[in-house]
Amino acid sequence: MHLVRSAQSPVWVVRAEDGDRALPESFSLGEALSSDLTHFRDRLAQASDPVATVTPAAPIDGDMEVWAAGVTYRRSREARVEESTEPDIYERVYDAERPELFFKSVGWRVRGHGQSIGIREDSTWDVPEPELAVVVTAGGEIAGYTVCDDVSSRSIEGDNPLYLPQAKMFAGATALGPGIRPAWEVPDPYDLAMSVTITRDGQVIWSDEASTSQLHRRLDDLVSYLYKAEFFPRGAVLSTGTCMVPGSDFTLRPGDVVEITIDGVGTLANEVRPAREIRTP
Ligand code: DO4
Ligand code: MG
Repeated sequence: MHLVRSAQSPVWVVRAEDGDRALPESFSLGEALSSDLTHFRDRLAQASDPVATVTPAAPIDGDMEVWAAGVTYRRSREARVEESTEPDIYERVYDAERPELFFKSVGWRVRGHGQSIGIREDSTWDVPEPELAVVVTAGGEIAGYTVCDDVSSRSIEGDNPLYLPQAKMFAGATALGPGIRPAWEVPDPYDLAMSVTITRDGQVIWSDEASTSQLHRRLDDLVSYLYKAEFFPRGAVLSTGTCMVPGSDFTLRPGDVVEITIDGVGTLANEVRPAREIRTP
């Protein structure tokens, strides 16, 4: 089962093998996450009438936040060391007790499955970052999982790590979806196969496979650092870092299609466009 938001009415549905069922008009993700896992589960159980299959939008409320963790996989550490003028900070954070966490997007800016993602025109080296994202209750419990693309500029971050916000936050830099798989349906989040393909002019130009078993941190630990000194009354989404990075000769181009699959969680596909052409909503 997946919790799916749509751009039309009904806004939220529960999607199962037998189709989509509408949640009440009053449903919001933030309210469902405002307490604990039992409350979230009860809210999803309110799905009632079957409806025509909806087109997914980003599975997040406009006033929620997406945060992200970095350098949580060995492959990401290698990539940062290769790209950066300051390689040792990435080596240090990989082994440090405190993870790297950064703000990524407010909910209303997030792109959904099938919408375009952006690359900056003042960047020369751009990549998708396929990531497992956790959807967290106000109480700090993991309520579900979704796929995130933490689209990033390697040239801007590589030039100077203080440029991280410009490398990570711009129009179309965050995509989530297609829906949220409830946590109780994912028996082992540390054993999920992940894959990515990038298609250009109809040809796959890069693909890779990995697994969340390679994650160097615990998901609960990442959440606990995010919640240490901030309160999320309507829950939060935390993307947990990338383990698939194309070689240094690769950069995204407008028209490329990025497709990320996490087993049991879903497939998120987005076409690349210049960031300045993206207007959300
Ligand atoms: O500072 C680097 C961020 C790296 C990142 O986003 C990742 O590892 O996924
Ligand atoms: Mg990332």
